[in-house]
Amino acid sequence: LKRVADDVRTIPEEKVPWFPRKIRDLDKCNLLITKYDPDMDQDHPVSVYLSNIARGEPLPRVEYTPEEVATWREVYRTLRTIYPDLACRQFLGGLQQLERECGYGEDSIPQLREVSAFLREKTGFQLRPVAGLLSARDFLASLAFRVFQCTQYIRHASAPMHSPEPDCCHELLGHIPMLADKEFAQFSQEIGLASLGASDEDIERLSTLYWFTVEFGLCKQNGTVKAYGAGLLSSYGELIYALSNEPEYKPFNPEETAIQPYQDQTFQPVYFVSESFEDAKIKMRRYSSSIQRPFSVRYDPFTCSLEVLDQP
Ligand code: TIH
Ligand code: FE2
Repeated sequence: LKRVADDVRTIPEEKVPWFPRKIRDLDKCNLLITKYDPDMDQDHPVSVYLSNIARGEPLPRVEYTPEEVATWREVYRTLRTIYPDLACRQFLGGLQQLERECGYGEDSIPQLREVSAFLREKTGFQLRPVAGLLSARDFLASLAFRVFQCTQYIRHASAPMHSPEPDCCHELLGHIPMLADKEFAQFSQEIGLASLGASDEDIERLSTLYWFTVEFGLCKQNGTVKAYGAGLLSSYGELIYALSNEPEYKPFNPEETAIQPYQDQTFQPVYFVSESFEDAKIKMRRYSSSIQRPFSVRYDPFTCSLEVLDQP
């Protein structure tokens, strides 16, 4: 009998993939899926320090070239004209604060150091530079600690209106204004918490949910549909397209959304519309609690670490 009891207790535990327990463990979450390799590009000014949480180093400053600043200017200027009509209220509020308090504007590319300090005061999120696309598991894990991994290089000047991969325009214009909103910050952290120690299949479903909400989500506000997804808010081309009535729209429903195939090279053929942030959060919580894990986690904001509780 004892043997059997031991087996039931230990076998599931052995299958739990490693996950960070303390914020400094995020220094081990650097698994890159490198489509873009900064080392291959001799002209590229970005050098990325990978361990700066444990060592508490300041975020590296980047000297952008005049051509890069010109790309930023064009992206900023064109998007800024359509935000009032197409972006959700939380985004517009965040962007206004960034313009007032954090030097956002078309003349210079904001530095992660200042933006991270700004976000910490608003929602406790902090930024961390990353050299390219991270594995979904590592990216989601960092959200559990309110750490957002950001690229620092900028898209190619020949394609300012849409980039198939994240770049600093995407992070700074798409993600940062949203992460300054308390409710959205909570939503993001909860996806991260749900991912810790989850199976590969659950990570795949959670990253699909992340994709169709945080990256490409739409939501209803005052009777019209607005964008809150960062991949839309950083792409003039896709933002216009997503709200043009041309693509397909489906109501956000985690069970269905989690298995929708997605497109990462061009515009999405389908977008999911939430009734409200509140509604998305409640549905997502319900979904997350259905994920089977042999333990539960609670984040302790005082120590920036997780309490891991065995399931009774
Ligand atoms: N398509 C976005 C842009 O042009 O800014 C960047 C990306 C978001 C998500 C994946 S790639
Ligand atoms: Fe993104």
